[in-house]
Amino acid sequence: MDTLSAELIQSELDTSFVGRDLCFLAETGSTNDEASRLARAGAPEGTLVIADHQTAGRGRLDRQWLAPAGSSLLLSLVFCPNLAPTQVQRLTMIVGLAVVDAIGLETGLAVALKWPNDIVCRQAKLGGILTEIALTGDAVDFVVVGLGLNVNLDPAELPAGLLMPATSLSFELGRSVARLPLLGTFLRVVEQRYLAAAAGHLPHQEWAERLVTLGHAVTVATVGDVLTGVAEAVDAEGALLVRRPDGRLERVVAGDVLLDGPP
Ligand code: BT5
Repeated sequence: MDTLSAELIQSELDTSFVGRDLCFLAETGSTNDEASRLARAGAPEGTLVIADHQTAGRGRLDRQWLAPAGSSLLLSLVFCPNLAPTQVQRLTMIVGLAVVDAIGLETGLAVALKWPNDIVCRQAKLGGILTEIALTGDAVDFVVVGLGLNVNLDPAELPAGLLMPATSLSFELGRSVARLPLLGTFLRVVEQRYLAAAAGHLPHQEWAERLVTLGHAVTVATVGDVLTGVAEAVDAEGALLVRRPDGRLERVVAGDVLLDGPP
């Protein structure tokens, strides 16, 4: 068994603030809910909530996130960025890029991102990011960024009918992967990337380079609409710029992308 505990995670930390306040739970409803609760109670920036099992893990639009106990990295980080609500997608970019970096550094596996919040490998979903904002009026109080990453699970253990086929690091590599060093590297890179962004080094260009979505003919399902076109670019706030068949460039802030293939 690939054990995680607060003590083990603390011993692995190589950060100044990310993960320094840490809550490890054998089981919880959703780490995002627990992180929001702690942030509302004054938990500092960088607070990490991590669980071995979630009984109410969530994706976007209240979809379910499913993971057998001990199989995954299921975690949430609290940030208090100096950002407008429209800029908060930058945190999704930073966490996505940090996941790609950490997997590459720890396992050598090259993985990619899919707009807006997926971590993918060979067109299958390896993980997902759930970014939630707490606002007072127009001001961001705090942001919780949740990550679910399939580490040691057989995709066949997940139910049929997922949004896209699932995969895991163990399935891709043909061996199990220790979660602790992967977590330590991920937290270190998140901190580096977060500090770099706060110093003005915006993540969207690097993020765009990692997105499998760009350059493809896509169908994008947004709330209440479906549009088709070619995914041309993303902007600094993470919106997808889709060239419609009539030549117009449409800016899509949120949605689910089906990759249709070459333009
Ligand atoms: C996501 O949503 O991909 C964001 C998932 C974030 C989960 C983490 S776990 C820690 C933290 N605490 C939480 O409660 N959540 C975060 P979305 O793009 O809406 O995709 C959700 C869809 O992915 C589901 O409807 C399923 O089809 C599929 N799915 C569920 N579990 C999966 C898994 N383990 N691997 C691959 N796909 C999965």
